[in-house]
Amino acid sequence: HYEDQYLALMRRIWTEGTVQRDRTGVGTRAVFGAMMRFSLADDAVPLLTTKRVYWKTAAREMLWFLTGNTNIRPLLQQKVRIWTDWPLDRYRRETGSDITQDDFEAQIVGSAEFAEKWGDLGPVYGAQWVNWPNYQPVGEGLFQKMEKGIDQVSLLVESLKNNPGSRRHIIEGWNVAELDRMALPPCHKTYQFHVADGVLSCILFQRSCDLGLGFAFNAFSAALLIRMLANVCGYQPGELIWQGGDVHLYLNHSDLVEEQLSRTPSGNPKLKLLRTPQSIFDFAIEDFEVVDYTPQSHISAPVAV
Ligand code: UFP
Repeated sequence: HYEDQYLALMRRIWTEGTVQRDRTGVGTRAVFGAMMRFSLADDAVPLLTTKRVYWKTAAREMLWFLTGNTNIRPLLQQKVRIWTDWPLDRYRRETGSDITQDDFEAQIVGSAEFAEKWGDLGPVYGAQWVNWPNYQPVGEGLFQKMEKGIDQVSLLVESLKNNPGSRRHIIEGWNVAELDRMALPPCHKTYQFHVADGVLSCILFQRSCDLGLGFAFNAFSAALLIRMLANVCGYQPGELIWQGGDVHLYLNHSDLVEEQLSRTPSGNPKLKLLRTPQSIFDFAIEDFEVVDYTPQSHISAPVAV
């Protein structure tokens, strides 16, 4: 089963990983360098079956990346709460308030002005993917920031269609010059695509992976991105090759790890794309359907911020 790779990596990290004192202070067990391969042929999708994964949340997030938006407001309007921790943390620090997450989110949704001031994450994925800052020379030693940035996603679609044999099909999130303004520097930082015999594959390089929580989302999202691209470019989906740098389990995830390792993967969910829009930017959440997904129960665990 495709998920055996995941469980084997989880077991290896839990038993053999080095203990790291990480940025969050929680502590992890980690390995450096890991790879998993998932076939996307015949609608196969790397959704974990040993726990329920709320894939629509990941899909909404992916669609939000593609809009270029970096504010949590559009996510919260769809009840997607995965990015709230960072702005909430900043709000509490800077105002000294002990506001609850619910109240903070209600304010973001209720007031565009509040959202603008407190809901932005800085130039994270969306900004870099479709609006990477574009500086053009305007004179001796002078550069001007163009109003419109570089749309890597559109360029990718063009290169996939017009120059399939290229070895330069890349979406990059790691904009070194802007890292210090991002709430979180990109984890799934580099996507390289490859077309062979009309089949589209992708290597995702993820520099840092919370294997207990983040991975389930990251793998589904990447698969969805490949499927959308294949769809609009007229290719068959091939493989997602996932590569991790620091792949870790938080030390306070022992309940999750033990529960999940006691379970056995089962079933082969399928991801259906119900529509082929004109543009990669025209997909909507209603265009995605997952069938034959009968996972075991959800396992909750604390997120390290
Ligand atoms: N993390 C993921 N996937 C993501 C994401 C975050 O696994 O898509 F945004 C986890 C990895 C790590 C933490 O545990 O969040 C980021 O911390 P750091 O920047 O210190 O690596």
